[in-house]
Amino acid sequence: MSDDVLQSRRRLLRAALAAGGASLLAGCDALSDSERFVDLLSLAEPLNRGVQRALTGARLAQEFPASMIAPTFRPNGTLAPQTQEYRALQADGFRNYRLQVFGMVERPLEFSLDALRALPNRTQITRHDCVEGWSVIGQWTGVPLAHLLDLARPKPGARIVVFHCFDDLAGDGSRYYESVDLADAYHPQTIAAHRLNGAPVPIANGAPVRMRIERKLGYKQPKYVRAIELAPSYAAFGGGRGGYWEDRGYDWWGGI
Ligand SMILES: Nc1nc2c(c(=O)[nH]1)N[C@H]1C(S)=C(S)[C@@H](COP(=O)(O)O)O[C@H]1N2
Ligand SMILES: [Mo]
Repeated sequence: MSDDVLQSRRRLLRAALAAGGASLLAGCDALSDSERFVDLLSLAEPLNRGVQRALTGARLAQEFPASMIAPTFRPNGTLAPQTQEYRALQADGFRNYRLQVFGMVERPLEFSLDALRALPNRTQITRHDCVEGWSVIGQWTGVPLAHLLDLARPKPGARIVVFHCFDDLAGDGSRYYESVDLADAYHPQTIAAHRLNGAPVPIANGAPVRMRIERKLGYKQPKYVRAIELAPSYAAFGGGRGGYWEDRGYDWWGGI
């Protein structure tokens, strides 16, 4: 069974378990490795899919009043990318920055910051949760990824959206990357954010554009986004597990 299928089953299972209580969650990964259990899941899949959609399909992450915005949005991971391509863009005030949308799309596109500002934008005050055990509330403004995808028109067979970043967190010449499925890509709170707390996104928080994918943990909020690629799976990227931290053992789903 492919990783993708396994991942989507795990996800369905988590949603179903969320309905019945979270106490079984810890055993989830071990359970899904059992073939008998997988068979059982296949039988229940149409039902689980319905349960999952009902529970999480339209669920919005909580949004907060302006009074709860933290004075500074604590940064983490890369704080100032040192790659040549980023430094060149930064030196120019990101005037030459273009956000690319490519891969399995009918119409590959690129957007300058002005072009992004001119598109429909969404502003949301949300809480960022890092697995290190801290949270911070901030106000983000950006273009819904759904809108960018509608313009680019994903081809049939595209199932994963990969975010390519400018920074080399590992220090080995690779680049930070992340990926989500189409349901999270089209979620109304998933935005390509270019403003934080009423100002352009600071360098430390991912300038000029970082994703906000509000039902996900911190490591699934890629900063310094260079390009958005539609693909059939995440297997061909990085270490093949769907993201920088996933390649180092973190869960691909990373939901909150
Ligand atoms: N490109 C890139 N994106 C990244 C990271 C990173 O190092 N590089 N760190 C991740 C982690 S672990 C967290 S908690 C958040 C931190 O976002 P912040 O710096 O705006 O707080 O970014 C995530 N996205
Ligand atoms: Mo994090």
